[in-house]
Amino acid sequence: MHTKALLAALLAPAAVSAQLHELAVRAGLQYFGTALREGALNSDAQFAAILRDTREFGQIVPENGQKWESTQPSRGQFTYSQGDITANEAKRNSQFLRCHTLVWHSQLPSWVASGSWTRATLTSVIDTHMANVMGHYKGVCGHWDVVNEAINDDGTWRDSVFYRVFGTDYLPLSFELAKKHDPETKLYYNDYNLEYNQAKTDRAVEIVRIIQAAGAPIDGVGFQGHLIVGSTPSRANLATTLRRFTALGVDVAYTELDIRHSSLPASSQAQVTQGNDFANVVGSCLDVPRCVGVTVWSFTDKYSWVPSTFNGAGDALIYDSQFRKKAAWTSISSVLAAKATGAPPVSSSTSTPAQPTTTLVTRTTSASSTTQPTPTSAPTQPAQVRWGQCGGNGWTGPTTCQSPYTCQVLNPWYSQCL
Ligand code: 9MR
Repeated sequence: MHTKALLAALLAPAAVSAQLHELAVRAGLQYFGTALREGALNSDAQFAAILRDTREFGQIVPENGQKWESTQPSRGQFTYSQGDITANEAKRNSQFLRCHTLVWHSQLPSWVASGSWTRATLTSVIDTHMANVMGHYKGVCGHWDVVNEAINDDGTWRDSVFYRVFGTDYLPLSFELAKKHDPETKLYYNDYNLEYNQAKTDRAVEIVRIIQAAGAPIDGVGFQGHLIVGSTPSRANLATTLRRFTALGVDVAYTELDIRHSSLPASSQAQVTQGNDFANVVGSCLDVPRCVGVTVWSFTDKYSWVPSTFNGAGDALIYDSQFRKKAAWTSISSVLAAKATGAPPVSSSTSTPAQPTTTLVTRTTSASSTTQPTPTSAPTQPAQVRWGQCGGNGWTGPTTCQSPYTCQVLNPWYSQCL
C-alpha cells in the first residue's frame, strides 16, 4: 500500500465519525474545542488530522504559545512563532480561536516576576505587553483569557508580582487595558477548581464584582475543569455553580477540561465513570444558557500535561494515546446528541455510578437522524475493539469484542466493548 493510502486508512475511522463540535452547535453551544500542543502539529499526522476536523473541533486554543514567556521572553522582545502556530491553524481551518493568556503568575519571565516595580512601572509593562500581543492577534481572538488563576485553592488571593504591587486593583486594570487594545474580543477571567463551589468559587464571584464595580469590562469566566474521575460534581451542582456567574451578567465556558484517573491503568468501570463525569460537565454547560462552549485541554492521552504533574495519574482525555475514541468521547457525544434531538435522558442509577446519565447514540450518527433501521440479520463482522460500540437499538456493526473485552449494555441505545 502506498504511504498516502496507508495514512488515509489509518486516519479514516476518526475523521469519518468525528462530530463533537457539530453536535455541540446543534445542542445550542457555540463550540466544542481543544487546546493545541504546539510541538505535535507538525510532527504527528494523526494529531493534526483530528485537530483539523471541524466537525469534531470548531475551536482551538494554544496550549503554551501565547503565554508571556513565549511572547515576550525578554523585555521589549516580542516573538510570535509559537503563538502563531495556533492562530494560523485557526485561520486555515476556520476554527474559533480562544487566546490564552495575558496576566498570569506562571510561565512569566523572571524579568517580570522578579522585577522591582511601582504601580506606574508595572502598569506600563502590562500595557506594553497587551499592546503588542493583543495588537498582533487583534481581530483573530474570539476570547482572551485576560487574568489567569488569581486565587489560591483555599480562596485566598494568590501571591504574585501583580498582587504584591497592586493588591486586587490589577484585576480591573488588566481588563481595562485589554479592552483598550482589542475592543472586540471577549474578555475572560480563567481559573481551576471553581467547579466545587467552595471558597475559591466565592472569591471568583468577588473578582467579577470587583471588576464590574470599578466600571471595567468583563465578558466571561472560564472554568478550566481540571477534574478527577469519581470526584467530579454532579451535572446539577455544576450548573448551579455556573449560574452564580451568569447571574452577574457574564458568560461562562469550560476552557481546559480534562478528567484524570488518579491511578493507572484505569479499570473498565473507571473508564465508564470518566465518561459519566465528562457527560456531567458538558451537560451542565447545556443546562445554562450563557455557557458558550467546552474546550478539552488537548484531546489525546498522548499529549497531556497531567502525568508529568500528578505522579501516577493520567488518561484524562477523550481519545487514548493511539487516537482511539474512549468511553469519555462517546458519553460526550451522547449528552450533546440528547440535547440536540430533544431525546429524553436516561435516568442515572444511584447504585451503579457506571450508568451513563444520558441517551447514547451511535458515534457515526448525526444529531438529526438518530433513528436507524433494525437489521433483519446481522452480517458477520470482525470483533469490535476496546471502547468500540457493540450493540444498541439500530446498531448494525459488530456485536462481539476482541479479547479480553466484553460487550456491556450501557443503555438500550448503546453497548460498548469494555
Ligand atoms: O498544558 C500546559 C503545560 O504544557 C505547561 O507545561 C503548563 C505550565 O504551567 O501549563 C499547562 O497549561 C496550564 C494552563 O495554561 C493554565 N491552567 C492550567 C494548565 C495545566 O497546568
